[in-house]
Amino acid sequence: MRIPAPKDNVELEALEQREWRESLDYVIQQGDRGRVQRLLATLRHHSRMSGVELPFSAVTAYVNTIQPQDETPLPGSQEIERRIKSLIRWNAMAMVVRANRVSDGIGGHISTYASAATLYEVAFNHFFKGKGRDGDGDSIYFQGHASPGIYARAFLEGRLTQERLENFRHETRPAGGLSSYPHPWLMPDFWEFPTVSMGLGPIMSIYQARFNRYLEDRQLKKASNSKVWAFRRDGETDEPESLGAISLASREKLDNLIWVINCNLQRLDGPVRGNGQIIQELEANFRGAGWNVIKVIWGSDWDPLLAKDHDGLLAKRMGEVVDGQYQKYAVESGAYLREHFFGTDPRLLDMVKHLSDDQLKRLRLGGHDPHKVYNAYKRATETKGQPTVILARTIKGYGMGEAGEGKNVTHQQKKMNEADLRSFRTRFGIPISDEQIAEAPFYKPAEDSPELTYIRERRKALGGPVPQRAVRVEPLKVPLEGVFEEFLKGTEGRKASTTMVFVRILSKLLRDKEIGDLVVPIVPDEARTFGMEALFRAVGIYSHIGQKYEPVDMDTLLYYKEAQDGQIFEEGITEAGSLASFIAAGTAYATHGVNTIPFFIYYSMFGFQRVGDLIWAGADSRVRGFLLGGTSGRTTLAGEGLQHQDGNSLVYSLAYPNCLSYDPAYAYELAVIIQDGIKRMYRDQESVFYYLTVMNEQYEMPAMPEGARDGILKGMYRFKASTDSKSKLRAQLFGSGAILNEVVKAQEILQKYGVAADVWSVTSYGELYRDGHACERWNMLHPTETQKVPYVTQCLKDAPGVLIAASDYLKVLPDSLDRWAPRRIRTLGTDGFGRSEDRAALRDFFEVDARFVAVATLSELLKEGQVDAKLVAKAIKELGINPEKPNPATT
Ligand SMILES: Cc1ncc(C[n+]2csc(CCOP(=O)(O)OP(=O)(O)O)c2C)c(N)n1
Ligand SMILES: [Mg+2]
Repeated sequence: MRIPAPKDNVELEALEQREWRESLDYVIQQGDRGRVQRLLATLRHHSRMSGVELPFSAVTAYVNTIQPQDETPLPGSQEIERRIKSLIRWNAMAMVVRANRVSDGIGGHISTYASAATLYEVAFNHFFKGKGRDGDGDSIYFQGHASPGIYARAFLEGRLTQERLENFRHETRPAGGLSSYPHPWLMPDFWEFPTVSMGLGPIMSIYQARFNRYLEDRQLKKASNSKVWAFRRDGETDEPESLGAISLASREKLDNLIWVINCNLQRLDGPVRGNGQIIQELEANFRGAGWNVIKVIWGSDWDPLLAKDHDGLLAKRMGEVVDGQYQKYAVESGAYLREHFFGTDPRLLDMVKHLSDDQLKRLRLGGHDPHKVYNAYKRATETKGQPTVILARTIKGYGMGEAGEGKNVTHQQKKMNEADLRSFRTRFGIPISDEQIAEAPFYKPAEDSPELTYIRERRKALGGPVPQRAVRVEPLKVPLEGVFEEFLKGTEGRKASTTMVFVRILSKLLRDKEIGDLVVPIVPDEARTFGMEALFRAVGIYSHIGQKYEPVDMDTLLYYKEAQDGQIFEEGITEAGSLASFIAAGTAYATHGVNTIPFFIYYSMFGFQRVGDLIWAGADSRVRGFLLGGTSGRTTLAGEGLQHQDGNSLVYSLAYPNCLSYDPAYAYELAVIIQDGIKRMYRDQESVFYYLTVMNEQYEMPAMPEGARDGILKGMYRFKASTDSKSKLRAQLFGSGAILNEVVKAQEILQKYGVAADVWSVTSYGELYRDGHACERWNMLHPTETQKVPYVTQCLKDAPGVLIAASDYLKVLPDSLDRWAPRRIRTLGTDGFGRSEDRAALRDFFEVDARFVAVATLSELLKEGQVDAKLVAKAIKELGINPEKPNPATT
């Protein structure tokens, strides 16, 4: 039949559209998807070349990514899985409700797990690989606030007793409790990854996935199909660290990484994006960054409706409703949904006229539909060349009903009254009678019940339980004397900085036959700053795809070499990312059974001060390895000024209980500390890590004094005793790091004023402080036994004279030893903001140079009545000190 000629432009356009659609339909029916995609790409290119720009859109429609015709049925028994999930839901809720009845205010969360139960259970039953299979399982980052659900499952699996569940949030009880959130420090056989400081789990998971690749590429671990799963949360994505590293995952093609973001559209106070759509916003971010995005918005109940949506009316309506309104639909009746959601268009109303209000109310969302979730996971695990993010829509507090389902208060809801409990029980079919319900008892079916049999069989088939932290590493047996020997001798006139010494130690360790392969150097675009560029060529920079270009400096000896088996992580300017790598490498002994030894060197000011919470997460993870605070010391780093000059980090690091901090001055000190650190962490398998400050001031490195090793490790030793045994005026001078040299100079100055002073190198105020308190505590609790003497007290027992300490860090460090010293310690330190200046001027400004050490000593002797005030005034004058200079601590 001949089509009549169009009357106007509208008709013409309608005709064109129909013809083009029909042509496309023909290709869709005849060809594969690739053919359709190529055709559309060609048309897009053609129109662009003809000057027609297509508007950019990073988002797809507000519907599921996977179409029903592409789905496969969920294997296993849906019915048993549903019952298991219901029991876990119940026990997780009961755990929190019961804990708060016994101890009001103890806290705990119901609503997070309630919204995520299906997301977890599908993975537990079908995807999560345990450690037993091929010796290597998946690494799973659980949402911190979902921990009650994870404990409740472990209870059904027989891994946790009912008593432990009763002791949720009562960790100090003798029978053992359960920690509020995932903490490997507190439950070292259970939790692997701490996640509850929000935003850290996401970035750690990305670098974990990349590190797993690194181990395989460097053949430290055999290739496996293990995945890193990160269960994240919509509100959490506001934290800058959450999305800050997503481009690394796509750039590195980390198809071993799967993120599941539980989009319940709510955070603690209210909606995440009340006036927008968090799912669409995240889709744009992830698609833009090159991730495979799978949206799981609508459950199977919606499929028949969408199948009827030929004109895209329903999809359009879905896309225009904002999240705050969707939350309202979740708490309202079916009649409300009909009127307000479908009621905007008679054609939409017509689509649902066969459904009752009750049926409308029960239309499930994607994240609560095991079939949809299964298909998303399946596609994610099969995706090659890209990381995947699943954006799953759920309802916060799902199942809590009036007590909080979808309500703004749900996050904090810890109590359920009897009516709430009864409806929860009925909704999920928990076999608990009306008489018992008020107690909210735990429920575990018989060991031979179909539920427990199923749960055991599934986990067995998948390689054992998760989460499980299991240290299966062989301790290293290496003396390493050969590596460290040369540093004990000193540099015999040659000048070097402790940074240069560190780089030499690192290079030698990298060449060591026994442990060289295990060393993991990490730098955040600072290798040249620390003189490490020779390592680029020597061991290569890690890149999964090798080097696809000819480096500009190819013709030089030390060219910029990237390689698939490269050993260095050159992370670019991200201390957070570098730390995430440090944590992955420093916990590989537990995650993979590999003793990798990370050395992460960075500008010390950008460590504890900037990414301290990540270091805290590392400490919780029982990380091992060395953090090197480069260019540290407030007056040692010349020129850089207020932002860079670090006098703080050693104070911060004191707060990390398993971090040993040292401020070494000389090559042998650094060597002794690193050697002992490797021994403690990798031979003795202690869960400690090290923070070492290294400086860029160059000076001659002396040979190690006899018998100093023990003191170096404990925190202090006498470096240089006075040669003058006759003088009555005596002093003990403490120095550390680069300031030790000023103290040595002060020893000479003081001689001129008749004072005989001994010089001590204090390598660690932190260790001395801990030892002092440990002794005091023990003595308090054991009054009838021989009292312990703190190491500082032992050192100073027979050391005569006044005590003066100079540090390139806050005065509080030396001050902290005061009570264990025989007399008060006069402290010089660098409280205040740094300045752009040279070293001499800085040390004058902060009053920590040799002259100030000398004057402080004389001033203390004056207080003791041993010298005259005139002598001190004379010294101030002779040494050229301006007594009216402003106080550096406050200017
Ligand atoms: C860094 C950090 N800031 C704040 C909190 C406190 N906090 C705990 S849960 C929460 C809201 C969580 O909302 P969302 O991320 O959407 O997770 P949901 O519970 O909804 O899955 C907040 C603010 C935290 N744990 N960590
Ligand atoms: Mg949320």
